Amino acid sequence: MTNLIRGPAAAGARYAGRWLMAWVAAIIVALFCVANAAAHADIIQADPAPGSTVAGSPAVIRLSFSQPLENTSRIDLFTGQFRAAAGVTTVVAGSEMRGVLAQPLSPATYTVQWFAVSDDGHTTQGSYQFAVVQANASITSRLVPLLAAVAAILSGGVAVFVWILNRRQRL
Ligand SMILES: [Cu+2]
Repeated sequence: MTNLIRGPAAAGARYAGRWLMAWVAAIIVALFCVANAAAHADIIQADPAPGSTVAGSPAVIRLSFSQPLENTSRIDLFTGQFRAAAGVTTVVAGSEMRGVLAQPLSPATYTVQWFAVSDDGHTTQGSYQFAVVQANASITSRLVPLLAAVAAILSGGVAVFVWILNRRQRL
């Protein structure tokens, strides 16, 4: 009789015990994940910078992270309509990865997509855009004010010269 009562009661206690253990295990796993989240590789610097416009093609895309990266990390580069830009090789060195360009990028808007694998095997990813404009355009825009300044100085000099000549003739 006592056995009949004790049997299910003991089973109930064991069941509750298992639930408690599962609950404690879930909390431990959750805490571990939170602690591990800090170990994920976050991007801290990018060159070309997100949203920037560069005159002429960069030779390399350089991304710096908060953690050392695994060799499986990579950079993908896309032009308009998600077309992959050809000739991009990812080089991983410490907490930095570089997308080395085999050929210069023609003027366009580009999307950098990165996948960073940190030493705990977790992946972070993101993307950003930058634009490439003709390198000549910036040289011309720098030359125009310079030529204008030279022209202003020359015409000023001529004006002074003419004024001196006029004075001499009057004397
Ligand atoms: Cu992680």
